[in-house]
Amino acid sequence: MTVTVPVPTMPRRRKDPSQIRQPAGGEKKVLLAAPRGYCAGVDRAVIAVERALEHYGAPVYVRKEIVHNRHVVDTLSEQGAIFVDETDAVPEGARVVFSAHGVSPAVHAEAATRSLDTIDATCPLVTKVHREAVRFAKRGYSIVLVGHAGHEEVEGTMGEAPEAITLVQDPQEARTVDLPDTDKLVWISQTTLSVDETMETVDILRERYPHLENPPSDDICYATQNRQVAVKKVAPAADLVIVVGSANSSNSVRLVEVALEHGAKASHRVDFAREIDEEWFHGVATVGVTSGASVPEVLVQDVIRLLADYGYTDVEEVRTAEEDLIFSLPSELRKDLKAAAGS
Ligand code: 2E7
Ligand code: F3S
Repeated sequence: MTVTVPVPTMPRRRKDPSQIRQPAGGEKKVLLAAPRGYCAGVDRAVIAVERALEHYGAPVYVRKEIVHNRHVVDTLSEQGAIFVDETDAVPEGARVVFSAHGVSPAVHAEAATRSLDTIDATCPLVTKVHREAVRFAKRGYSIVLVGHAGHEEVEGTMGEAPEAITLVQDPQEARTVDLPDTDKLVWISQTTLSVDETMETVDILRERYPHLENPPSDDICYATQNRQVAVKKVAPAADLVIVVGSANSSNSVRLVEVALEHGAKASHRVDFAREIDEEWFHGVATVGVTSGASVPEVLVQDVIRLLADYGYTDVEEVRTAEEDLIFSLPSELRKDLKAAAGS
């Protein structure tokens, strides 16, 4: 784990587990989805801020939340990171880290005019989508970006080719959107969407615009896909699926939706174990647990401990894929760390 300072959990009054209505027959069980939690892009971004703090000293400014997780942001803040909404809140000439979700060229330009030292922690898989957008726009394509308005990743990607991109958020919008009258039409997407809903959106668009071309490779990233596949495996057997992740974490919120669509009787998202409501356990034999790509494992283990307090001591991991991808640190930071090591 890269973020190791635990946030103390609030003491909560718990019912005696024997007072919670027991499931009729059957043991209490936890199905722990894997893969879950940190992806390679989050690991890299969080380590980048930690290393920057160690190497340059506090404060280090970070534009937007480095990743969408309350615990990560609070912990890095305690270590000296200052999170700002825009680069104009960063003092002239100071150092700023761009978040894993990516930034538009306009943000890079503004940072340059303010002489900021930038460390770009944009996930390389988001950079890939940016490059796709630029390439298609240069070739004269109109681009449909499937994604959610207002999400930082979408703002960054749209900023690469604003005149060429139309945002389509969901199947409903796909039914009504007016796309430019052109032969050259392609879709790309945000990296953290529901795979199934995105395919539905694209199918509807293609019924209306049969010449719509596919992107050269998946934009929904490996981590998003793997976490959805794992929760799909757990959900049919689960009376309740608990997803650990923050409210503004797109991929975490998608996991709740996917769990419900694939047979979970109920599903709730929590930032911390202390938010779990004991009422959720009434009549529940099997609890599924997973976490979004921005969630440190320590928060999942807090949930597992709380479940044990309620009698859910039998934990089975349900693994659907192995992950071993590692991204190297942002090049600006690597260069400075290397220079310091050599001196
Ligand atoms: C960057 C990107 O920080 P997250 O919760 O972000 P989402 O996009 O799901 O709100 O998760 C990690 C992450 C995912 N995608 C970071 Cl582009
Ligand atoms: Fe990157 Fe996917 Fe994680 S886009 S930050 S690997 S969720």
